[in-house]
Amino acid sequence: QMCKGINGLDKVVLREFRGSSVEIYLYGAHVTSWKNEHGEELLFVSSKAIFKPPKAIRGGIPICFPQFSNLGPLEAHGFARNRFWSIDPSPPPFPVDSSNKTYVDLLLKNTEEDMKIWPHSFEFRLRVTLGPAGDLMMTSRVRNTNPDGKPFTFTFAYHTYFSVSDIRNCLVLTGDTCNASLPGETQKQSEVRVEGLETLDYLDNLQNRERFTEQGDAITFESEVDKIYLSTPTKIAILDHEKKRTFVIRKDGLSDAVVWNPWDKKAKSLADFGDDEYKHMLCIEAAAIEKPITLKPGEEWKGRQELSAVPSSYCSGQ
Ligand code: TA6
Repeated sequence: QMCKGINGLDKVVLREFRGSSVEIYLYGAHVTSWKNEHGEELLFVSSKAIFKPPKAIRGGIPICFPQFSNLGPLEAHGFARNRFWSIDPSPPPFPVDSSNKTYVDLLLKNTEEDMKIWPHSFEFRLRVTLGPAGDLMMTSRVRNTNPDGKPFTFTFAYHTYFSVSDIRNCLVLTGDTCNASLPGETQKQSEVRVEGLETLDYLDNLQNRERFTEQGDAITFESEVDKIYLSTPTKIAILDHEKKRTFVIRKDGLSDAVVWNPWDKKAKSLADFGDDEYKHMLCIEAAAIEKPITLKPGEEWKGRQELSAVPSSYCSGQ
């Protein structure tokens, strides 16, 4: 239901019968909370986050559109996260069955102001869904509504900040060294099998666009990381050793994944980021960056991510 959040900003709260919940601010269509059935917060939001437009909220799941980072003339990560979205009054029929789930449909359209910086008409519909197992699904649908026949091109990311107990005790993999069961599902049906990490190409930050290949079977963290993994497998897992918890990100329509932790120096340089908070967060961002998306008028793009947090007994032995 709709209520007032920090600084009186409107937010929507989704609840699921077992007790899990999601909160989304209309400002930026910004998910700022995702709790499991035990009321544990699974996303990171900085204690110094400024819930005051036009600053983007530090943490949760910022929507980066129509431009990822500084890959173009717009402000970093585009303007969708700095706009007030509305509840979509008439969502078009949704291809995915959402019958036993709670969800909200949000809508952003270009304003005259936006046309000055990004001269295109669009409709961006976001459906945020809380599933029966407490899984969080986000589906973005962007449609080109240019009346003049002009196509447009954009890059996109769900800039998800996961809450972790200690970044130095985390692994990221797409390898099959981890299987974990979704709560309440039989082991077989719910096994989270992910593929090997081998030969994952990445760009080490955007400036030099130099390509590297990640070796080894997992990504670990000892210093600042800001990498764009290109054309990754659809499933990525974050293993939180201390919490014996695995986050699983499943993505569709989003070929790349950004991995970011600012570490100490960069964290200190961010006014809305606590000095030591880098230890308790990790961004894994389902994204479309290397191959920007081009839509002709009338065409629609869909980008989905599905997040689940499962106990990882086996993985804790890592
Ligand atoms: O997550 C990748 C990244 O582009 C980093 O380079 C860092 O800038 C981060 O996004 C945060 O960006 P923001 O504009 O939210 O401070």
